[in-house]
Amino acid sequence: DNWRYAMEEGLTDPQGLYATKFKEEIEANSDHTVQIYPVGTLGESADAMEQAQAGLLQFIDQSPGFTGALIPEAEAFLVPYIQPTDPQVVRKFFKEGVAVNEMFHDIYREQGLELLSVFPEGEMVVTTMEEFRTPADLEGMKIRTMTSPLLLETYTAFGASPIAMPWGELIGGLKTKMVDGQENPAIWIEAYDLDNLTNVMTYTGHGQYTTAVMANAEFYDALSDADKELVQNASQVALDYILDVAVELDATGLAKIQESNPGYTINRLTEEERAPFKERAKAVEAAFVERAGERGAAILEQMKKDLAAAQQ
Ligand code: 6CS
Repeated sequence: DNWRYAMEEGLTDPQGLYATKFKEEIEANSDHTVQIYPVGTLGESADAMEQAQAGLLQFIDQSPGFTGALIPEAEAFLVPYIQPTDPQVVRKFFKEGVAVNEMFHDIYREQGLELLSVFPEGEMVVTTMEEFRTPADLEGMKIRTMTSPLLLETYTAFGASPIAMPWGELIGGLKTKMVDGQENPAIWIEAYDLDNLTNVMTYTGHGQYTTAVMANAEFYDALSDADKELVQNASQVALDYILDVAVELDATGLAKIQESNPGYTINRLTEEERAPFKERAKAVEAAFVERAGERGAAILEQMKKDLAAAQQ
């Protein structure tokens, strides 16, 4: 069969590297083919998700930054100052973490999705027109976020005026000054020229860009045992590959920005400067638990344990 696979990025971006590896594995070990639909080819993230849930797509890569609007528990990946940022810790957290690897499967199933892999794309950094070091500095800044509600709550708590929008509107939004800034990992900022549309990039240490690959559950359940194993093996190979690559994504993204845009201001908030943001993150965590309930709270507690274990 020909399997359709949609993602939110291009073939040379992290999601594309995973998808390409997945496709290679499937095609090398079966008669099936995988057709990859990169960013922009099937509408926005939310459109592709509708198609995946309806079974028009067999596979989809969608990030919690969007999936959180559908699955509140997925917003656990968005709660500020819970995710690791140090690359080696990141790798361990995603590879060995109990929360990441065991607690989301059944939750995604409830939305008709068989969760295959969860992986990181780099630390979230904020690009703005003006420098900021305190929540007060962020006052009045219109920051674009992905569409999960927790991101709006985060930037409101941080002092800014967030605006949620799909990816396809961001570049136009920055050009027309509808927004003054946005957050994304360095590798993506560089690839899509977001540094050239803003003046400052700030490391706040509050998050990790995470994404997830899923299959339509009905499609998956109807596969033969051999094909299920094929899909699981291909996911595992692609995940191992991307987790190895992920360790370098931040450094590569940053180095490329520094090289191509030497005048760009890059700030890293100190521990002291991060403190007020961490303080404000508590309210965001409470909002998460409010929406995601006991199951969400348990995931968050497990993530904190996984983080501690990964830091050892
Ligand atoms: O900001 C966004 O919407 C996009 N960011 C990344 C890193 N991947 C895809 C997503 O749509």
